[in-house]
This record gives sequence, structure tokens and C-alpha cells, in this order.
Amino acid sequence: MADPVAPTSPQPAPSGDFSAAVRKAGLLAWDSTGAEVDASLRGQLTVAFLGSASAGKDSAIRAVFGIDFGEISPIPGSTSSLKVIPLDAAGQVLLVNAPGFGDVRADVDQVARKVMDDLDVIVYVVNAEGGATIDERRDLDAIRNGYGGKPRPVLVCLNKIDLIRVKEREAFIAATLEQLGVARKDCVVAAFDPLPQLAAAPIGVAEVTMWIHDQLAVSGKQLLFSKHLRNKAQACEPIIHAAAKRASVAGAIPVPGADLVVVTAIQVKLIRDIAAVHDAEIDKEVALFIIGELLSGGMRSFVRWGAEALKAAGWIPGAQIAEAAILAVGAVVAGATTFGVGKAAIQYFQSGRSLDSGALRMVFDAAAWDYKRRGEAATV
Ligand SMILES: Nc1nc2c(ncn2[C@@H]2O[C@H](COP(=O)(O)OP(=O)(O)OP(=O)(O)O)[C@@H](O)[C@H]2O)c(=O)[nH]1
Ligand SMILES: [Mg+2]
Repeated sequence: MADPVAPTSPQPAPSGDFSAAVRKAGLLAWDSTGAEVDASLRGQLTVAFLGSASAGKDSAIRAVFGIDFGEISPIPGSTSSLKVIPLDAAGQVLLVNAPGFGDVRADVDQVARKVMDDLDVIVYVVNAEGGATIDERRDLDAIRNGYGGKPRPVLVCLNKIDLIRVKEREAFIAATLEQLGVARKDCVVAAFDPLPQLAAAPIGVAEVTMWIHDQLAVSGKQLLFSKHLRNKAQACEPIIHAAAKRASVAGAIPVPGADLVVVTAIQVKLIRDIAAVHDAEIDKEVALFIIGELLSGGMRSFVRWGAEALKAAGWIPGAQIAEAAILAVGAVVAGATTFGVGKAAIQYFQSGRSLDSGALRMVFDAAAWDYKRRGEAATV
């Protein structure tokens, strides 16, 4: 067996070189990611909220998008039972609010029917109080098989869960899902408009947005969706998780000599996506400052941990040693730093674009450690 190569004596990573490398990779990524973000904001997205009377469709739309359906003019061709409203002036993003029963396409005109045929995602709201009915099962089966013959993702929301006693909830959820023939992964337990004495805030909104985001990632429409959500910070969560996952899969290592280009490109794109969700412009220099400051400035705790962990794994810049160990550490570092960059970017936009680097660093470090800890917990 070959002798393991002794790690080099611990030296701080050359942060000057590292900053320059990050900047170079960031500049490279800047131009290409701009076109990518623009492209993902084009196109058409339609999300439908279906369900029986009083199930909570309007409440769901209010909790997720922050709009009151009744106050916006529906597009012509809608009826009182099926309403279609645009979320933006160009009508790129449409919401449908309709009863679930029967073929609602039958009694609307061609425009609304076309909308129903082009649905991207369906949220089917069930009133938990009283449980699911046979009609709802039949209706849901028809919806799952597709309007216009096209099957599409259907999320079932068991709404008004606040009205079910806490100790009865789990059994109730299991029984209702069984009755509806729905897998747990395609269900969110929710209370979109809970009684204030039972829950202080809506329940399940983050899970609904996460589920829809992940479904839309297949067609590349997720950013268009996130941009219209009520809670901007929450809207960015699935984007950050997806980026961190991509970064860690890339297994690249944000220290000199490693595949910095891939991870930096993911991070630049992440910051641009977060800017788009906040409807804000982001300056190239600001984006590069955020990434550069967080990853290199002063070698703070998380980045220092990464550099030292890599050395412990036998990493020497430029050499191909203990590759598997390096990849494992590199994946954690890439995922965690990307997660941290995303959280710091949210902080930047939420604070009205104030570049307080001390505050950004605190957010970054806490998020990166948190991501690492949760990653370890998941692999135990
Ligand atoms: N306790 C409780 N009540 C809710 C919840 N969600 C909605 N409601 C109430 O249920 C009633 C119906 O809610 P809507 O959102 O109007 O339901 P809808 O599906 O749009 O109803 P229709 O358009 O009439 O079919 C309202 O009084 C809501 O306040 C919830 O999570 N918990
Ligand atoms: Mg309604």
C-alpha cells in the first residue's frame, strides 16, 4: 500500500490569490448568468387552485401570493365559477380559481378553456374538517388524469388542520390520504386562514411553495413563480436549497486550485435569482463583493474550517490526492458556502440593499455552519 502523503504544514490559504480567483470566476459567470435569468423569466405560467366549496381556495391564494382574488378583474371568458386572473400586466402568470367538481372546462368559453388545458400545476384544496368525500376522490382522480388529456402535477392541501385536535392529526391525515389515494409527498397539511386562537399564522405556506418550486424546476418556470410570492424571503428558500444541492453535487471546492468556476457560477446565478425575486437590480460589483467578501475576506470561521478539513484529507493545491475524501469535504464546503451566500443575499435585499459586510458575514457564517450540521445529521 502506498504511503499516504503527509499533509502540508497548516498554512492559511492565500486569501489574496483566492479573492482574485473568485473575482475572475465571478466576472466570467456574470455575463452568461444574466441571459439565463432573463430566459427563465420569459414564458407563461398557470397555477390552478381547485377544490370544493369553502375548502379554502381563496385563503390559499391569499396566503401564498398575498392577493385577494375578488379584487382583481378576471380575464374575459371566465365565469363566476371559474375565474382566471393575471398576476402581472403582461398576463405571463395566471391564477385559476375554480370549483373542483366535474369538468369545469365545459361551461367556459374558449379562452378560459385554453387556460385550463395549459395548467402547469394544480393545487387541490380539501377541507380537513369533516374529511374527504367520495366526490372529492372522484374529482381528484379526474384531475390527476388530466384536463385535456394531459396529466400534470397535483398537490393536495389538507386545509383547516387547525380545526383538528393536535393528538388526532396524524391518524386523521393518514386516513384522509388513504381515502384520496394521495402519497404523503404530494400533500401539504395546511391552515391557510386559521382561527387566531388556534394558530398565530398560516400553516404550510412554505411547504406549498417548496413543492410547487420543485415541480416547476423541471420546466424551468420556478423563478417566474417565486417572483410572484407574497413572502420574498421565503420565496428564496427553495432557490437557495436547490443551488446548494447543485453546488455540492458539483463537488467543487471553493479554495484555490479547485474547481472554483462551477461553484462561483452557481453562486452568481443564485444572487441574480434572489434579486429577480425581490424585483431589484443587482450591480455586478455588488454581486462580486458579496461572494468575494464572504468567501475570502479575512478567512472567517467557516471558510477556515473548509481549508483545514481539506488539508486534513490530504489536500495539497494542485495535487490529486485522497480524491474521495476531498470530494466529500468539497461537497460540504461548496453546498454550505452556497447556502450561506444565498442567505446573505436575502439579508442584503431585505435590508433595502445595505452592504453592511459585518452583518452579511454573520448571516453567512451562521447559515453555512447550519447547513453543514444538517448535512451531517442527514448522513448519520
Ligand atoms: N379555521 C380555518 N378556517 C379557514 C381556513 N382556511 C379557510 N378558512 C375559512 O373557510 C371559509 C372559506 O374560505 P375560502 O378561502 O373563501 O374558501 P373557497 O374555497 O374560496 O370558498 P368558495 O369560493 O366559496 O368555494 C372562510 O370563512 C375562511 O376564513 C383554515 O385554515 N382554518
Ligand atoms: Mg372562493
